[in-house]
Amino acid sequence: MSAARGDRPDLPRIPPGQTVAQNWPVLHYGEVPAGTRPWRVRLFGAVQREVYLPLEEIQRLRSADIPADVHCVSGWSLLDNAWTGAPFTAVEAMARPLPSARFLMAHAAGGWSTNIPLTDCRRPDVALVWARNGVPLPAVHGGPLRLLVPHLYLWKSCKWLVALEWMIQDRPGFWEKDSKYTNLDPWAAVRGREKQTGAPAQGPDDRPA
Ligand SMILES: Nc1nc2c(c(=O)[nH]1)N[C@H]1C(S)=C(S)[C@@H](COP(=O)(O)O)O[C@H]1N2
Ligand SMILES: [Mo]
Repeated sequence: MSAARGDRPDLPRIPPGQTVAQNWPVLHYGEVPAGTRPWRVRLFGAVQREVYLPLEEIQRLRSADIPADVHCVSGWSLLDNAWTGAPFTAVEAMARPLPSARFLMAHAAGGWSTNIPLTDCRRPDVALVWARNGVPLPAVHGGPLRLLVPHLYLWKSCKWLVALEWMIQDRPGFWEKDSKYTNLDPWAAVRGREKQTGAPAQGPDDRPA
């Protein structure tokens, strides 16, 4: 039941070099931000309709829970997750993005951000989530609302989500500005090996100190 592998069930459930975490690690830059009360998400940028969506309105777009493993570039994977959330595509329909939009910037309370190609966002397992295995997300894990992009490394799953910005041109987010991590795909090393390209595996380090 690894939705994270998406349309590639031939790939191993746990990408090479990853260790299964028994407890959910906490990883982020800086402090847990205070955020907005009441919580709302601004949809803006290359859209026809800029909107502020209160958390309750996002929760009305709830879908069936999403089973998806997640993988951090620092080397741990968290398995057996059922995420409760609203599909990204249902949320973006509220803002009616311009057809020329190609990228998304997810903004966190406190100023952290991450950029993601819209083709990666428009998969059925990408969602704005507020609970894992029936438990509301605690603030340390991005509560009350975070993004979930399970087929990419977890650093794209923006915690404390306060805004989504549609972009025509790509722009780097917080870590992407000077990032050596150009590979977003936890299974890329395995694919490289399959193809005998000798692609190096990801090293066990990460952005946050
Ligand atoms: N706002 C924000 N979101 C973030 C981060 C961050 O520093 N700030 N770190 C990312 C990284 S690198 C990881 S591995 C995951 C960790 O989520 P967790 O602490 O819930 O395990 O959050 C991602 N989302
Ligand atoms: Mo990470």
